[in-house]
Amino acid sequence: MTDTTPTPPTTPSLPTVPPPDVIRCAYAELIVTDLAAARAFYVDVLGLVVTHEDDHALYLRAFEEYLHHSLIVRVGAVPALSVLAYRVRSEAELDVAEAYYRQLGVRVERRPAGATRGIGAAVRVEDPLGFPIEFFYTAEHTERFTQRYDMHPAGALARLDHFNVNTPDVPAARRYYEGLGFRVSEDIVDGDGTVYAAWLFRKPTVHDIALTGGDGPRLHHIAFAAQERHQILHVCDHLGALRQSDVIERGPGRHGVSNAFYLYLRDPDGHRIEIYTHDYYTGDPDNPVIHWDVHDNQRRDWWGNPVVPSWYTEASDVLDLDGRVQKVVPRTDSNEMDVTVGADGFSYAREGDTSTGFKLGTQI
Ligand code: XXG
Ligand code: FE2
Repeated sequence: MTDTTPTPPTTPSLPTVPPPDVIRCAYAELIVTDLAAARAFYVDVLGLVVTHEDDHALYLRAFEEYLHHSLIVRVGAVPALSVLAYRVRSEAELDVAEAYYRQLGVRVERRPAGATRGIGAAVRVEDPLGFPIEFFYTAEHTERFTQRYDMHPAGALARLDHFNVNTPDVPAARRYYEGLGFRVSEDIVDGDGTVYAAWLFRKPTVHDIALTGGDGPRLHHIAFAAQERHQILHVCDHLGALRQSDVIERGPGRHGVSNAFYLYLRDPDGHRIEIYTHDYYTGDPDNPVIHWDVHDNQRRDWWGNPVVPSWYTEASDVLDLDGRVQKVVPRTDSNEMDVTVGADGFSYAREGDTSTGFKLGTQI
């Protein structure tokens, strides 16, 4: 008898070897075209601590951080993301990472200690989503300024919190990150099964990485955590006093997803930086996943404020491991901005409204 069972669509298979044990998102490197302008933004306005600087780059950290840097800002020809780095649990995990990505069939490079100032041996890959990703354990320690209140500006940033990237196929990207041992905390979906965004974590907070449906690979933003909401408000006041309020792209506000208080800024090259505080603990094994309906106008801003179009459409290019700008693949699923232009402006989902087929903020 002929077997007429349809063949299921093939999804790229995950490696059979274990993934590296990732602790958390740890640092990013951004290429900027004007280092002095970048310094004025990252150091003078945001108050990040300079661990090292030279004519080519700034190595920056926030007030609670003791590793050499959580952000490198390097001068280059075009604004872009050059690496997103994750810290792994031990030096031995580098071999695990190398074996994992070799099985995935992507480009993999070993980097000797010091190839990046302050960072030990590392493995860099072009991940299946097209992003330049580094794994490292060893890093130079610096003084942790947690209680150096004499040095804290009113808008002091505490630590790097998360990365957010644009990728066209969110379910595929989610499968890849789940294979790497990340767990989903929240997502935005619709009744037809389209996934618009997903938030995944290794450290026990809402995320280390957010996957935002869009043309990609592109960097949507890097987020730093502040300790207090008033520190976010102070950054707004500071920018106003400098007559630079145009640097504020979105917020301040409270997110629906994550419940965090937020503010999005654009640096002089257009890279987006979020300041973020007060999300919640996700470390238990049965942490419930929260699903948001894309038509819920409180999903991205709990107070219902509309999301500005630039937040949906603009993002930073990313480089490959040779420093060339990666080609961007368009999203083919519907875009959140297009389905929610009405929702952000007009529709309003109230408790008990089942018109979209979802209970608001459904937890499973
Ligand atoms: O960190 C985040 C974000 O990904 O930047 C955006 C948490 C929540 C949101 S959202 O705009 O969906 O509320
Ligand atoms: Fe974010």
